[in-house]
Parts: sequence; C-alpha cells; structure tokens
Amino acid sequence: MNTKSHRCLPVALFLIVACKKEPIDLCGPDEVRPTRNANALAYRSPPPDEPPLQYIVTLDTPDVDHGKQILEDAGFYELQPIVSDLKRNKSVFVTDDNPEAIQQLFAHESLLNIEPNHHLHALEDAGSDIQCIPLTEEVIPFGVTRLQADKVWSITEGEGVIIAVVDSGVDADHPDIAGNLFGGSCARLDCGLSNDYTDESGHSTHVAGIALAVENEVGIRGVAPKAKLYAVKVLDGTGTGSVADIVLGLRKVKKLAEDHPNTPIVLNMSFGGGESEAIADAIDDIAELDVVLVAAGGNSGDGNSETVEAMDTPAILTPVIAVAAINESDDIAYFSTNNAKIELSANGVNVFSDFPDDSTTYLSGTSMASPYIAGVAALIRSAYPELSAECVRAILVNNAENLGDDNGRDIAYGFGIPQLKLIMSNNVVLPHSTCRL
Ligand SMILES: [Ca+2]
Ligand SMILES: [Ca+2]
Ligand SMILES: [Ca+2]
Repeated sequence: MNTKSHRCLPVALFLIVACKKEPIDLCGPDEVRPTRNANALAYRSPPPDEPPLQYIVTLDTPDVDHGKQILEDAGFYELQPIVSDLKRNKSVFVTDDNPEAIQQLFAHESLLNIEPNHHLHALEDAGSDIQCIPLTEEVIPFGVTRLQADKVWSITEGEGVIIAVVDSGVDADHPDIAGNLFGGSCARLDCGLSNDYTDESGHSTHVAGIALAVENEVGIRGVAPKAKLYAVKVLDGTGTGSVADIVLGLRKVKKLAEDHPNTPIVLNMSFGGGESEAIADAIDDIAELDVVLVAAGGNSGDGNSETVEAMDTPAILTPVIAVAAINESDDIAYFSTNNAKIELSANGVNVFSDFPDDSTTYLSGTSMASPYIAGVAALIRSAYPELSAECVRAILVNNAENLGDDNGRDIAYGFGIPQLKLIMSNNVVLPHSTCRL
C-alpha cells in the first residue's frame, strides 16, 4: 500500500490548514522516501539565536474564554487552546512568539507555566539505513526470546490489555497490525479535523510490531501478540513532533483510560527531547489513571558507559520507566543514554520488526527497546489484571536479570532485563505486601 504524506500550507496560522495529500512510498527508491530524522542524536535544545516561533502557556483557569481574554489582554494575537481541564482547574494554549506579551504575562497571577513549543524526536538511531524486506515466513525476533516471552505465551499472550503507542501513527493495513488494532487518532496540531493516523515514517509501525505483532505466519510475532493497539499520531514523516502535538496525544491516552476504566493500559513513548512542564503535567494526569508508562531512555550515549549523559523528556519523568538498548550479546548499545534514571534494558540494536508497505526491516535505537518492555508489561497486566501499574513496575525491576559489572542498578542497564519465566512463576519476587497476585 502507499502511505500518504500531508503537505500542509498554513493559510491563517492555527485557524485554517489546507492539506494536499501526496502519495509517498517508504519502500520505494531513495528520492521518493521522506527524509528520516537524522538529527535525533544531535538534538539538544533550540540554539539561543533562533527563538522558537511558538510558546505553550498554562493558566490556572479551566475556562477557555477566560484564558483567551487573559492572553489577548497581555498582547498575544495568535493563540489556540489545546487543553481545558475542569478537574485540575487549568487550561493550556499555544501562542505566537511575542516578547512584549510574554513580559506582560509573567506578571499575571493566573500564569502557571510558559515554555517554548520545542520539537521532540523519534529515538531511532541516526545511523539506521532502511532496507525494506517483503513479508516472509513469521519469525520470533531475538528480543522476544531474550525476554522469555515465548516461554509464557501458554499463560498469556496479552489478551485484554491495550498498548497505547504515542508515535508516528501506524500502518493500519499491515497484516501484523490490522488484527490487533483497537483504534487510533491523529493528535498533531496540523491534523486539523482529519483523524488520519497513517504512519508516514514507518517508525511507529516498527515499534508497534515489536510490542504486539500478530501470530499469523508472516512478519514477526510481538512480545504480546494478543494485546490491542491504540495508535496516536504525534510525529510526522521525519519523526518530529512539538510539545503541543505530544500534549494533545497524551490527552488522547488520558481519554482512552477514562473511557476504559476496567482495561489495563500500557503507554509506549519512543521519542524524546528537552524539558517540558506541559508534557510532565500530561504524564502525571495519565499516571493517576493507573497506566504503565514506558519510554525510550535516549540515544545520547557517548560509547563510554561510565560517563553520564543528560536524559530528556519524557524518559526523565518520575512516573516513566526509562529503557536502555542492548545488543544480542547483552552489551549496552553505544548510543544508549547512560543515566541514573535508566530502569530496564531490552534489545535495541538491529531489531527486526514490521514496516509499512507490507514489509519488515531492521532498525536500531532506544525507540526499539522501549516497546519490548511495554510488551512485557502488557503480558504481566494480562496475567494479573488486578495488579496496579505501580506494582507492575515494581515487579519488573524486582525480577530483572542483572546486566553489566555492577551487581544491581547501574547507569547503563538500570536493573537489567526482565525475566518473564520468573515473573510468571511461583518464585516471582513481589516488591511489597500491597502487591498481591
Ligand atoms: Ca506475524
Ligand atoms: Ca556515557
Ligand atoms: Ca547492573
């Protein structure tokens, strides 16, 4: 199948967006493929001489009209509400870059937070070179067996669990995805009224396949091949999304959790970049709804696992399990971020998974390691649906096989790699008495 590219022309910023769809072919010749995000490694924060074009403003009023009035009075002339939250008594807007208005707003008692609407990126390793491989006889990827998932499929294959993948959408027609697709949503600011969540980069299709690809004799089998996918599109064809896009995407997951209070949910986030109070807020809202949150730990590694690298949002956030990438020899990937916040490890080097256009491919990055852990969390939630998200997280770290020289948690591997056979056995280590199976 052909995926579609949105080439959007902002006619009046935030108000009308005219979109022309041009077919692109992710598996075609180089010149027709979208440019992949080659800067994930180099990305830090916007250079100081290039001020961001937009800001994210959080006000302590849930009343959008009241919020608009405050912003207009401060002098903003372009603004768009993205969140209105009665329970938390707040609203969030995207505004233009207007230094005088920002100065005015700083003095306003209703201002909770203002930050640049910076970009975050898919955490696919910059060195990845895509070779589309047509679907052939189904394989169980090394990363799946390394987690012992195949050894516990007789107990559960992830039935009854939804894995929300906030990423670049998904190839909904892919034979390894279609059977497990619960639904999807386009949450980017430039989606406008369209809900087309077609994966324009292939990143999300690969990520989703790792976690839950269907057992069907073709492609691969994911960690939890009967878990359902909810695909939220926040990243474009280059693997990029703004803070506003990601906040909108996280609100979709919040709604999913609110609408399905009895369904265990796991959220995978294979992207990162900078710091953001607005994203931290949105993550806290989801964590309160008993969702297991998993994120790629980052690709800022320097090849020396003794030295610490900075970790970005969302992996750095307290409610989030940050995942490092290892290769098939259990060595830490050279690109994997080393940080005390790294919690677990999984395969993230030359990972074989699904790709658009009825194909498969190899990709590397902590982007690939994260959905392995999301899949493991889905298996645990399926086997023990009464277990809270907090207990699932504690069981993961208490039943991990130590990796690296340090006997215990370290900045490269975290606690190591979860062992599903142990977790699904009578010998499982329960973190505390409140976590009963
Ligand atoms: Ca398959
Ligand atoms: Ca390092
Ligand atoms: Ca260790």
